[in-house]
Amino acid sequence: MTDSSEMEKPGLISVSVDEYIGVIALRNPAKRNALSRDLMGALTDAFARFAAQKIRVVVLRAAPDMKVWSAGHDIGELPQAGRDPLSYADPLEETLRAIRSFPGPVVAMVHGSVWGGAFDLVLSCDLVIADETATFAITPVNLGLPYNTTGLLHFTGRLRANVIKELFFTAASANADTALEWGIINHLVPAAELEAHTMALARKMAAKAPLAMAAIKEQLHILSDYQPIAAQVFERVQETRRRAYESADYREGVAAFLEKRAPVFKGE
Ligand code: YXS
Repeated sequence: MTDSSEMEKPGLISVSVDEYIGVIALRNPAKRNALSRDLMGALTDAFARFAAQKIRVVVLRAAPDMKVWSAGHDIGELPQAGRDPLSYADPLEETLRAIRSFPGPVVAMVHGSVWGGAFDLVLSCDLVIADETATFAITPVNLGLPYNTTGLLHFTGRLRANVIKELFFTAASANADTALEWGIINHLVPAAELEAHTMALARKMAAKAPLAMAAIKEQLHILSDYQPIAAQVFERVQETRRRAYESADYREGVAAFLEKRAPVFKGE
């Protein structure tokens, strides 16, 4: 079994193994665990190694006492100048696929605020356990960024349409109580009990038959993620997304964040 210290990436993630349970902690406080190419690469590698080690359950968390679970996609790394900002090869998309195809339950343990692509990351986990400090916001309209269809499927596979539209169209943070009511989280527990509750659930699942668990997870993954779409419809969707990610508004949204000012969108 690989020593978990080999998967440590100081300043990005820390990794630990407790028999059949792997724990990954996001650990880049300076950038509020922004999902950079490097951090996503470390996460994807950790999942691949856990699968090779026959780890049965993975807990994905932020390092202790971080007020921000993750600030979402690293905005400074978003492709500009007319390139799809969430392409199939984007490191975040690769990590989402690694989580959704991992042959066992992945549990998101959430203390603190979750932003943008990190919300997609949390919803790509199989279960979400959160405490009263947890908030969830999906924020592409703050940047002028046309979210991708695969990502929207991650939301439609979990939440009601009117809830998804409120989340995407307001970019507002849902607090922990709302997250429970809307089905974003499985359990809302006091912060002092979050780790114990999450690890107890992980141990319960790790004691079940791993081949049956993997088969059931893969079937659920296929049933939710592989929705047929006609070629012409897909091309029409891509055309509407291209108009957005080639727009001056998208460039303005990213520039405003980097310049720490409010964006001014003109619909062009
Ligand atoms: O100024 P320095 O160098 O210290 O860096 C600051 C921030 O620029 C940096 N940082 C980020 N860098 C890149 N990408 C990010 N998403 C990001 N978020 C933060 O971290 C340093 C500390 O940030 P600061 O001073 O704002 O911390 P704070 O504690 O006052 O506020 C924490 C947040 C999370 C409330 C605040 O940083 C924030 O609002 N961040 C942006 C959250 C967000 O909108 N994320 C969505 C990213 S785009 C995405 O995920 C998808 C593509 S989509 O757009 O579709 O949702």
